[in-house]
Amino acid sequence: MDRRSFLVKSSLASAGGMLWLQSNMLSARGGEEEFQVYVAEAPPYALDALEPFIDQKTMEIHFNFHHKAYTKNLNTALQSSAEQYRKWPLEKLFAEMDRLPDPLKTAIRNQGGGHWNHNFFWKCMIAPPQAKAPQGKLADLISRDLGGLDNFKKELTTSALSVFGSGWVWLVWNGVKIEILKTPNQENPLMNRPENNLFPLLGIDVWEHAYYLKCQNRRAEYLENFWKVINWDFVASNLPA
Ligand code: MN3
Repeated sequence: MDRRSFLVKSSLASAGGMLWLQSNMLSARGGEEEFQVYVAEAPPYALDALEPFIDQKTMEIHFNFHHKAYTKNLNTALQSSAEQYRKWPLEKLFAEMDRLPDPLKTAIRNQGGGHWNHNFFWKCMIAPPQAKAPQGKLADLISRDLGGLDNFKKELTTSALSVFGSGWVWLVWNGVKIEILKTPNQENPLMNRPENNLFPLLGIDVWEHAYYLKCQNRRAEYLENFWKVINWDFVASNLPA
């Protein structure tokens, strides 16, 4: 067997365990070198834990097929890219995205975004008995910047319903206040921001694959259900100190 060393690094080093990718990916490249292999981090709860609001079948397909495919495609794209880019953290590849050469730029936007966004998305949810209301500094910011929790929910829902086709809705900290943002497809607030001035706090996947089995075309019903499983402690933990 070849001797190879691999640096396995999750995109969220603070949150990630050291997990190994499938062996077919590790054998995709020969030679003695180190490179990052990204891992689709499983939701930190059982796939049926969000029932009845987010159904088990949706979670299984969403994680095992959609999320893992983005991660696999990201790794494939990085393995065939110039060596310098393989050494960059994913966040730097996002920040400098439009300066990257194609096809890497397109892969970072679509597959890198899909990988990172889903790792983040799973943590934004928690089994319903544990879901609480926002507290402390986050609650204060919601009152100050978004007119309180009820108004925030209304604006977030309106924003999510206005995403044409597939995309994401985010709550971000912009250094001055919290605000709601939309991104198309698998883009996210980290992309093309070399100044790193937006901090994602909460991300909502509004692709149909996130809700179609249970809600079919009824995105508003999905949003109502999502609201009941938001992990506000995680959201608050993304505020910079
Ligand atoms: Mn998705």
